[in-house]
Amino acid sequence: MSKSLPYSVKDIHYDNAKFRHRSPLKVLSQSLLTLNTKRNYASCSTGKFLILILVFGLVCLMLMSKSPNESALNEKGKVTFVGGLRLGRLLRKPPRLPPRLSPDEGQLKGSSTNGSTISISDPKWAARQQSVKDAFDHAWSGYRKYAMGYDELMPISQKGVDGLGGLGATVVDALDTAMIMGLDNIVSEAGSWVETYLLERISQKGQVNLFETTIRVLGGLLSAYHLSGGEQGTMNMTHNGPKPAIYLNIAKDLADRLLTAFTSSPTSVPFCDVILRESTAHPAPGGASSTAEAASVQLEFNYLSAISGDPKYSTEAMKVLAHIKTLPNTEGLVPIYISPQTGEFVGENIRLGSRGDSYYEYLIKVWLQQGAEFNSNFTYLHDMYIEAMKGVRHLLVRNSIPKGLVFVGELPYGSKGEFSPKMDHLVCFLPGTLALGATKGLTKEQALKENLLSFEDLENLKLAEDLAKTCFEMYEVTATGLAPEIAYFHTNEYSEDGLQGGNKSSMYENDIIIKHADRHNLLRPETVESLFVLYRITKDTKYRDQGWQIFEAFEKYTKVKSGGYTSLDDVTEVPPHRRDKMETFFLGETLKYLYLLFGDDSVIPLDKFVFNTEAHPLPIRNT
Ligand code: DMJ
Repeated sequence: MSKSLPYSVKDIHYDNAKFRHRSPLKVLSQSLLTLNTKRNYASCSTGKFLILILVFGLVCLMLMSKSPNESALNEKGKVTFVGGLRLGRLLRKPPRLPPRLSPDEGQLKGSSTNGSTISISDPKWAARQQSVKDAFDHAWSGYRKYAMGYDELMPISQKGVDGLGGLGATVVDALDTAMIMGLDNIVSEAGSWVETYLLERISQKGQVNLFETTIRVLGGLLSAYHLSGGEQGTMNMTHNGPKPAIYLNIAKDLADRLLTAFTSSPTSVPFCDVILRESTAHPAPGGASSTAEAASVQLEFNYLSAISGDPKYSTEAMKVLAHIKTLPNTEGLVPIYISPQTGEFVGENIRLGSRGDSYYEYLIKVWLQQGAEFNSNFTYLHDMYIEAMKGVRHLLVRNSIPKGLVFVGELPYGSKGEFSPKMDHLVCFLPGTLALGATKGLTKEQALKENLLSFEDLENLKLAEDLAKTCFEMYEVTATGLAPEIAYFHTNEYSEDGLQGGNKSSMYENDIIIKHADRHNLLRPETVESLFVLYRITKDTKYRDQGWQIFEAFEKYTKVKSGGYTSLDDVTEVPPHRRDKMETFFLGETLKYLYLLFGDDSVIPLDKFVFNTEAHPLPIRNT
């Protein structure tokens, strides 16, 4: 009796993760072998001949087949075709994907319905998680009292300011954090503000930045849509606030206007500014867009297409990534400016800090977003990511002296120019992204057990752990325990005296140099984001301890009694001089990642959600 194989044709076609190690050829030869033993075909020469013809025919078919998407995305100039398929692609091992759970298993795994009801076994971490929740409440209460409806709170002058175009950015950025924390009153307040005012604001306001508005406002709306029960998601985290359809309608209205940044550009590179009330767009004053800005809006536009059923958002936004693939690069690394007029990169400045950062983050996250069954059309993104990370390891990673911290520097004049040992705090997103890219959201233990980690994955995971240590030491080395905006690292080629962080007991006092102009702290999330991802992936509790230490420093030096938290002018001084601004990402990202770091892994599991670059979780396709 013939027994059906433990996989379907669809699994093989879509490179389903569970069976990645079984190539179609292997599967075919195994099937033939089974036939062989059962029916003894091999002893018959006609049978042998028929088998040979069958194998030959199937191999030809595989070589000829090519999806329309692949043909559209081929690189110009360096393509070798064999029967319609790139030879390099045939020889290259496809990325290894984690196994997907069945819907039933998935439901069990992510069964928590509300951040406030999760079971946390260790009371110490439950108490710490509660402290983060209290901090969020305090941040919101200041904003609500003095700045409701403004983009940001100025907690010391107790007023609001519109630094992001006037769409009430803090309300939308904070909304899904409140949902995840189970803070129902805040969900109601923020949700009803969105329902009452946001559509009107969008139709009346002037200039906004495409990237900032997409990641904070559009991303926040989309995540609120999902977490409030849109798509009948398993993560229905709140019964408070508007219905999911309200969030979706506002998101569509906003995205329709933002889309003009793509449609009015003469190339696939979007303009960077949009006049909302006119639905028109124009380039930045200097002409060029930041590479990170042009190339990190795709998670949001893709998800909007998926839930609205209208492919236009995804189609427009993905063009820029497919276009960047055709441009020259330096071992996968690209300059931080790109021109919407010419479609070419501008200048040679390469860095993973400001203007470069989330380009690399979205390469891997957009690929992950498509889910194992669908991402074969996006394999080019995974390839670009792997190549870029190899480039980072080769061209940008160095060790400091005397104590050997691993850091990522910059190439301001390209690979032929001098190396700069400068690392923005923004680069601290990289440890988390590297770890996520290596295990695809599984724990390291699970990924190792299932033999899913390639050589590149292991190298990236190692770099992730080394860099997370450096990012933490950038906090530890200062008098306040908070990181500066930018650090330099002492190397054989570069040193400067008298620019230490002010913590005499740090063993890295002489490795890290902090210039006067770089000593501010904007309550940024990147380090705690990486600690969260690394904790989930490695289960090493040191990441939780480090996150707690950072949280305590925020509490001590940035909390404003009357409500809210503030940025600081100088983290090397105690007491630090306070700036008067609470950035929206403190509620949208920093406190959300800390809360998740101290909580249960089943809340927003990393193999089911990708976080956009503003920490808004969006579900991975078909999970
Ligand atoms: C956020 O707005 C986003 O994370 C963005 O990608 C860059 N950094 C800020 C927070 O630091």
